[in-house]
Amino acid sequence: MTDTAGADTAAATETHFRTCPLCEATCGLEITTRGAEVVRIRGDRDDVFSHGFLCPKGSTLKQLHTDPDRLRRPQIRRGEGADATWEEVGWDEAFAEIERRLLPLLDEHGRDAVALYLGNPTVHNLGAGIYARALITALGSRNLYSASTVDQMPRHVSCGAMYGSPDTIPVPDLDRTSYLLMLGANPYESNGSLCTAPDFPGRLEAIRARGGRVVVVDPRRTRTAKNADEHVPIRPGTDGHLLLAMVHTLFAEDLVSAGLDPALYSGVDAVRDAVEPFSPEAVADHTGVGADTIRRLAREVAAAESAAVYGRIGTNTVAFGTVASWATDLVTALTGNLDRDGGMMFPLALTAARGAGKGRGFTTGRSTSRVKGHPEVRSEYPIATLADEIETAGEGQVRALITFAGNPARSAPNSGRLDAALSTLDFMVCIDPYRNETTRHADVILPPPDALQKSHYDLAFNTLAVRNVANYSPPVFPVDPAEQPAEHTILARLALVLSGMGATADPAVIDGLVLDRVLGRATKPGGVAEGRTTADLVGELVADDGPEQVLEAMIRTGAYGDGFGADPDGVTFQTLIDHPHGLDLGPLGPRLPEVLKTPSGQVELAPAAFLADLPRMLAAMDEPRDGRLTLIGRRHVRSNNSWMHNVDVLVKGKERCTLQVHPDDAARLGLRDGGRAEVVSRVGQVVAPVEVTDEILAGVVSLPHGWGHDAPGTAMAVAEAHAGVNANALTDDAPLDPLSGNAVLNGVPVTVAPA
Ligand SMILES: Nc1nc2c(c(=O)[nH]1)N[C@H]1C(S)=C(S)[C@@H](COP(=O)(O)OP(=O)(O)OC[C@H]3O[C@@H](n4cnc5c(=O)[nH]c(N)nc54)[C@H](O)[C@@H]3O)O[C@H]1N2
Ligand SMILES: Nc1nc2c(c(=O)[nH]1)N[C@H]1C(S)=C(S)[C@@H](COP(=O)(O)OP(=O)(O)OC[C@H]3O[C@@H](n4cnc5c(=O)[nH]c(N)nc54)[C@H](O)[C@@H]3O)O[C@H]1N2
Ligand code: SF4
Ligand SMILES: [Mo]
Repeated sequence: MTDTAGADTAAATETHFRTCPLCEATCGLEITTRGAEVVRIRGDRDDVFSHGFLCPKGSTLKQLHTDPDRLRRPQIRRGEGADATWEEVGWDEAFAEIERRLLPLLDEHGRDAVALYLGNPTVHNLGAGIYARALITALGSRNLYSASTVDQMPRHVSCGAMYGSPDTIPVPDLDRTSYLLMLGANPYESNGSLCTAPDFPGRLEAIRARGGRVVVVDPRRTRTAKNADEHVPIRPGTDGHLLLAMVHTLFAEDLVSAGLDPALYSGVDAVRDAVEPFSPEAVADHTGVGADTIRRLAREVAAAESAAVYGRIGTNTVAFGTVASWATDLVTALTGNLDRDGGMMFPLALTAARGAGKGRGFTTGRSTSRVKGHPEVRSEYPIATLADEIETAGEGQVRALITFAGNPARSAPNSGRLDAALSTLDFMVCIDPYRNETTRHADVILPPPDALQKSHYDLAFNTLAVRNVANYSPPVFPVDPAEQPAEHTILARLALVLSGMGATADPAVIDGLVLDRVLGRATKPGGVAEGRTTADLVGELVADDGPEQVLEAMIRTGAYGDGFGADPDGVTFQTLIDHPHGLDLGPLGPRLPEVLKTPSGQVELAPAAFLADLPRMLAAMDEPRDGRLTLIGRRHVRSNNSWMHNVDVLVKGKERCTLQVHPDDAARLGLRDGGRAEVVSRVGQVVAPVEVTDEILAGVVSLPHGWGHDAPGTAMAVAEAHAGVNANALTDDAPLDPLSGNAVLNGVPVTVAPA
């Protein structure tokens, strides 16, 4: 290993530039090393996108690198429960063990008996971004799950229906907009999501500095809300109602843009009819937002020189997540702000191809989950139903699980149940750097290289960025592949085991298959390198490692690429190498209709499935309130979902896993600041420290997710000393957003009492 015990003072000091992979903001880091030691990490002032910005997590790549609890060698569990011990083994032995245990299960029970869960860091990972598909194909199981169904799946579904592809997602043109309506997002803590914008707070302040307006809709007066022009408190789970009432106002007051091209937008009249019952008066009580405010917001969006309507976790992880996500784009589109400078725009990433303006469209429900009959969405089932599939006997029962970069025992709803279900599996393999609440159930843990040991390119988040940029970072500390295989090699070897080619097969086989798929598209008739052979193109690649070669192929055949010589001025992989501070491809530009993949070639404003969900929204408005409190989540800038609590500099200081309670509720319930409260939901119970604050709406309580690090059998000493409680012991796995299968993590009924 290259980890340092003592500093090598004789070694030369070097400077490396690298994109931070920890969140979606993609900040550029300047990393100073001496030998195998990290001397300093700070923001790269020359980064074309982040200009030196950095949050407190960015510099902790150093602490993650040296963390003694981070696993460096494969681990095999011997024994069960409290008697389990962990044995460190070599890589060949680990893969042999997986082959020995997993293949008989596949043979006896079929492919669906093995499930796969992909966690959030998968999307921040070049090797996984490219090789996860190979693993999925080799596995051949319908039991695919990911963090998407506790996150942004509603956005994929709304965009899939409206624009024809679930990955065609418009982002707020932050740097040019004059009006931003932001719902259920707190970028002062999260640095943004589905909107890649390093220094998101600075970009918000710039909107106001240039005379624009920022309005934040949130049940809490967050830091983002405090720094906005206006904070609109809302009852959890009701953003869809608010937004449809805004749409209602646009029609009622004749504010729908006259410039909407009927050839491009379909369904305007159907939307007008559908929102008829959602007048501002009708939703005011349910949302807690006055009818006058709703009308004013609609008028402001319509009148603004340019406006963007952006919703995130608070609008997605709720009972009407898909409709709410659709409704954000309805307000944008109907006011003429879709695909316009300063509105909501479609990025064009370096790896993207230009579209044809039409396509096959997006469908869901091509299969249904075995136990609860949930429709497949993007070939996945809801993570909320994985416990059902593990617990319920019968053909197709899940008996084994592979996790990659995930901690569903803390991130999934009713995670107490899932946690228990994991311990009943016949076999579990986790690709993960820590023995945490999930991976403690594994039979084999395969540790990946850490961030400083691997290369980086943001395949996912460049497609969601508020500026078209690209940045490739080579590894800071390259590792010997025999000691520590690259993540794509781990995935390739696992794929070879699953496809029956054996634990000792050469992973280069998978490299070839993955690369051929991308190059095959380019050499086909109509492709950018039509008429040439893939072998010919492979011979021209500059990159020499698997994922980099695929990346190079994507870039050179993509919208800006050199087309393998067809456009000598086009971008190549070498261009990226020559731009260590990033390649700036400029501000977002209009992309309609080219970006569309709907069969009609139009923006579908009124997808039938969404209209069919509206009666459920109306029914929710009539549900009696039973006096229980409503639980929501929150994030803190020094935390990152469940997995960075082992970094001492991030967790020290004031306890952050507290239950926020409004003073009126505290008085009524007899809770005091600093005391403890028992919180009970349909599925679970926790005891948490109380923080009384008027920053939260009365009737609502908030607990951050990703805590609860006191489970036996984990090996994260710092996290254990700052355990906190698991919010997802309270969230319910039964109610889902039916259109996306997304979990309802915000708006959970709970009772609270002094403990
Ligand atoms: N520091 C830090 N950064 C992160 C992460 C992290 O854990 N820590 N996680 C990353 C990930 S995976 C993601 S997906 C992003 C998420 O990025 P954001 O969406 O910005 O995340 P949150 O901070 O959870 O903000 C959600 C807000 O919604 C509010 N809310 C809850 N319910 C409702 C509701 O019904 N309606 C409305 N309007 N608001 C509601 C909450 O009070 C909260 O302020 O952050 C990413 N960045
Ligand atoms: N109540 C509630 N629950 C939530 C949310 C909420 O707002 N409220 N937010 C949801 C959201 S948005 C998300 S994205 C999910 C996240 O859910 P998950 O993805 O399941 O959980 P994480 O906490 O991100 O755990 C990441 C795991 O990846 C490992 N890891 C870190 N880096 C790497 C790497 O480079 N390679 C590999 N192989 N492993 C790595 C870590 O050790 C950890 O085990 O949580 C969701 N859960
Ligand atoms: S904001 Fe995100 S990308 Fe930037 S330094 Fe912090 S964790 Fe890294
Ligand atoms: Mo997320």
